[in-house]
Amino acid sequence: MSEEKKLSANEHIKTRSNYLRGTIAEGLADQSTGAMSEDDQQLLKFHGTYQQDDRDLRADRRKNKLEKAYSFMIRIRVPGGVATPAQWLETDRLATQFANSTIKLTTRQAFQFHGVIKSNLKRTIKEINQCAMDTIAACGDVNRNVMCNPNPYLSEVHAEVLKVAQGISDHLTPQTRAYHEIWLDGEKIETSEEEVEPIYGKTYLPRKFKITIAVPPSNDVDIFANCLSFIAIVEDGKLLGFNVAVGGGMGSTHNNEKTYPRLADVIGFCTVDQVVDVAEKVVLVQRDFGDRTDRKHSRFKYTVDDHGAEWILAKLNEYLGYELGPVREFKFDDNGDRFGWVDDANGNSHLTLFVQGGRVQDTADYPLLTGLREIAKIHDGDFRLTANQNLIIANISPAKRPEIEKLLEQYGIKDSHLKSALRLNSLACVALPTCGLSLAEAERYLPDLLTELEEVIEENGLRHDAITIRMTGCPNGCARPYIAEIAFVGRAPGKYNVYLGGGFAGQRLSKLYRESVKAEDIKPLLAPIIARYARERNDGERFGDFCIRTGYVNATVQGKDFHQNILSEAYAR
Ligand code: SRM
Ligand code: SF4
Repeated sequence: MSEEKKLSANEHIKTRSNYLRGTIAEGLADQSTGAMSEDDQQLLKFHGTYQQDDRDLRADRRKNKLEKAYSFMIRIRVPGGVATPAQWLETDRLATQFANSTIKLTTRQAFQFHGVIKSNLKRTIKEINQCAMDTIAACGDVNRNVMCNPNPYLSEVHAEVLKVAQGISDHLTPQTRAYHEIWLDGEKIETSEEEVEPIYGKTYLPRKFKITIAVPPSNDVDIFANCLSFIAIVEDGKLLGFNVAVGGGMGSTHNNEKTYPRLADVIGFCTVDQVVDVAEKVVLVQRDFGDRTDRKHSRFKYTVDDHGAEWILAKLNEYLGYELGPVREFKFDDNGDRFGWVDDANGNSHLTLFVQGGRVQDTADYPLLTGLREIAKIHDGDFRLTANQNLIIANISPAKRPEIEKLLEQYGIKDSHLKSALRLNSLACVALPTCGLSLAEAERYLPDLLTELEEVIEENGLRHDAITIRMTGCPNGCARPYIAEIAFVGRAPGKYNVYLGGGFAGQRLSKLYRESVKAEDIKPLLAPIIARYARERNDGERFGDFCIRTGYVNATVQGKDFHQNILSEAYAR
C-alpha cells in the first residue's frame, strides 16, 4: 500500500474494537436512545445485525421532532440453507414475538428479521443461539453465509457437497469471544492475538467475502457472483473435486465507473480434501492484498482485476504450498429453482415452494407463515432455503406426505408454484422501508410490475417460458440483477435503470438498455421486445441471448466493460 493512501475509517474502527467488542455492551444497556453509536453500528454487522429505521415513518417523525423509528435487522446464518423443523418453529416464534411477524428468506440462503427494537436485540440473538443457529459473521468484513445447491439429498454427491459447505463455514467463522460475551453472557477469557483470530487477524478482511458451491448443471446459487466459488466435478456419480472460481461480485455505484459488477474467473481445480485449505488461502490472499484504503474498491473482485487472475493463482499456489490442477470441464443450464414435487431414490419427497420476494408472512388471503408453522410441527425432514429466496420442504417421508399435502391444501400453499415462468424466475431485494441504502422500491413493487408484464407474456404465448427478471432498489445488487436477462435497478423513487442481456445460467453480465425509466413506462418499453422475442427467436434461444443477437444491447464480456459499448442505436429505438 502506498504511504500517501490513508486506511479507510472502518479499518481504524476494527483495530480499536478489541476483536469486535467496541462499546456494544454499553450501548445495549443505554436506554436513552433506540440507536447505537456510529462505530458500534459498524461492529454490530460482524455480529449479524444492522441498525435501521422505518423509512416510511421518517418524515412524520421528523415533523413531530421525534427520534427516527430505530430498529434492528438480524441475519441468521444457515450454512448451505438447511434448517430443521425445530429451528423453523423457533425462527417463526422469534419473528412473531420480537420482529415484524415476517421471516425474510434472503438471496444467500439465510433468514432475516426486521424491526427488532434495541431492548429486544440481545434476547433475540441469545434465543437464536439456543436453537443451534447463530448470527456471527452473517454480515461484516468476514466470510459470510456459505451457500450450496439447496437439495443435497437428491444424490450422494449433493450430501457430500453440503458437508463441504458447512466445513468451510465452520473453518472461516471468526474465533473472537466477543460474540459469546456480548450476546450469550459468556465469560471474558484473555488470549493472545494469534489465538483470537488465526485466520483474520485483528482487522479482519478489507470487506465482506462470499463463498458458494454448485453442482452442475444447476447454477441456482449464482456461482459467478461470488468472491470464491467451487464447482463440483462429478464423474460416474463420484465427486472428484471442485473447479475454483475467484473474483465475482455485483455491487456498483451509479455514476462511478470505477465500480462495476464482475463475474468470477475459473482458475483451477482442487480435490475434496484440499477444498477447506483452498478457501482459507484465498481468504488470506484477500486479507493481505485487498485494498483497505477505499471501501468502494476493497472487494476481492477488484483485487483480482488489479493483479490479474494469473497473479492470484500464482499467489494462491504459493500460500498453499502446492498447485491447483487444471480446470475441468463443466456446464451450467440455468440459475433458477425447480418448483413442485420431486421424489428421490430413498423414497422421500421434496417440494419447492415459490415465495414472492422471499417474504414468509400471513396476509388476508395467503396464510403462508401459519401454514408452514403447522407443517413444521409434524415434518420429519428439513427445510431448505434457496438462493432465489424460495423454500424447499425437503425429505418428506412417505408416512408424512399425505398429512403435509392436506396442510398445503388447507392453507392454500399447494399451488404456490403455479405461476408464470417469468414470476417464478423473479427476484427482488428488500429495499424500502428498511434498507437504508435503497433509492426506490423493489420487494414491494416487483409483484405489481410482474402482473403488468404477465399481460404481455400471456398475449405472446410465453407463460411457460422462463426469463430471469430481477429488481433492486439501488445498484448494490443484492438480488444479483446484473446477471438477469431483464433487470431494474433503482435510481430514484419510481425510476429504474433497465438492463438487458444477462445470461440465463448466470454466466454473462447484462448491459444498460435505458436509464432512469419511470415505473409506468416499463411495460410499454419492454412489450415490443417481448413480442418480437416470441415471434423471431431461434429454436431454444434465451431472452438474454436474443436481446444481444437482435442488437438491443451489446454483450458484456467482462466486468470492466460493463459501462462501455452501450449501443447508441439502442437508445434511438
Ligand atoms: Fe446486500 C448491503 C440486503 C445479498 C450486495 N444488503 C445490504 C444491506 C445490509 C443494506 C445496508 O448496508 O445498510 C441490506 C439490508 C436490507 C434489509 O433491510 O434487509 C442488504 N443483501 C441483502 C439481502 C437481504 C437481499 C435480499 O432481499 O435477499 C441479501 C442478504 C444475503 C445474506 O443472507 O447474506 C443480500 N447483497 C446481497 C448480494 C447477493 C449475494 O450475495 O449473492 C449482493 C451482491 C453480491 C456481492 O456481494 O457483490 C449484495 N449488499 C450488497 C452491497 C454491495 C457490496 C459491494 O460490493 O459494493 C451492499 C452495500 C455495502 O456492502 O456497502 C449491501
Ligand atoms: Fe438495499 Fe440496495 Fe441491497 Fe436492495 S440492493 S437491499 S436497496 S442495498
